[in-house]
Amino acid sequence: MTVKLNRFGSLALACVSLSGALFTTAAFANEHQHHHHKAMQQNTEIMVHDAYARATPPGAKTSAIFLTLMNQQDKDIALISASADIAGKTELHDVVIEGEVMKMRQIEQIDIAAQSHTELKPGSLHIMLFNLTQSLNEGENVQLTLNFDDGTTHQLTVPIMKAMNGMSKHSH
Ligand SMILES: [Cu+2]
Repeated sequence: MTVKLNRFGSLALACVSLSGALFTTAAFANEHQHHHHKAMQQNTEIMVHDAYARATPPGAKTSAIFLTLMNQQDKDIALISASADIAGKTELHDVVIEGEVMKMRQIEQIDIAAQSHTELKPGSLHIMLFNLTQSLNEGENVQLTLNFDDGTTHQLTVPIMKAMNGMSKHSH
């Protein structure tokens, strides 16, 4: 774990630099489309909103996916893993502050309390993509699979969007 944190130290900066990021007008409009209608029906009690994958420059090997998970059940649920068609490896990540440094760390699961929602966003929880097989180009899509601790699975199409520095995060 220590080795992993050190190895990803520089990635953490790239990740966190998006906090306070703003989106182009087109991307902003896109972001507010809801994508839960694309989810498969094994689990109708979980909805995914505002999902997007961060566009990458050519040759980049990592990116991240952000989304909001809504749990309309009367019991807690947890996201325990994810996979994406364009990533050799996918991890669940959080961002922690150590001293004045923000670092990403891998986490076991992302909890969504009963009748609640959990937001994955820049500078916080996210789905980390490693070993990208292609660069992520704005306007294209990523096929994402989410696996929950009750055995259910969601598959959804996530749009790729370019995040620009200097703008505030979206609000609901
Ligand atoms: Cu990460």
